[in-house]
Amino acid sequence: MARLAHAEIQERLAKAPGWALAGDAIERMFRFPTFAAAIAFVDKVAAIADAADHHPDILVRYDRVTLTISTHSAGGLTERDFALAGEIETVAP
Ligand code: H2B
Repeated sequence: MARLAHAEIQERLAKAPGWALAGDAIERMFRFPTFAAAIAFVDKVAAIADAADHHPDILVRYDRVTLTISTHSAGGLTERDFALAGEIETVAP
């Protein structure tokens, strides 16, 4: 899949509140009341990622989960990354 041009990335970011550009990826941090709630969210993200066959990098720090998404095979951002971010929003706190 083709990498998005800078202008296309900005357009999509404008429609993805909370997500920010982080190098060649997009990133968002989510906060939870407990560690268990954070892990339950990660579990939902894992199911979404496997269904889409597109996987975020996941960092868990106690009550915070940071997701970083890029298309590894393309070496940057593609449409699939924003589609995945959109799906994750449906299970976000
Ligand atoms: N996830 C992400 N973020 N980028 C990829 O290039 C990627 C992936 N490739 N998940 C997939 C799996 C690929 O390895 C399988 C074989 O489809």
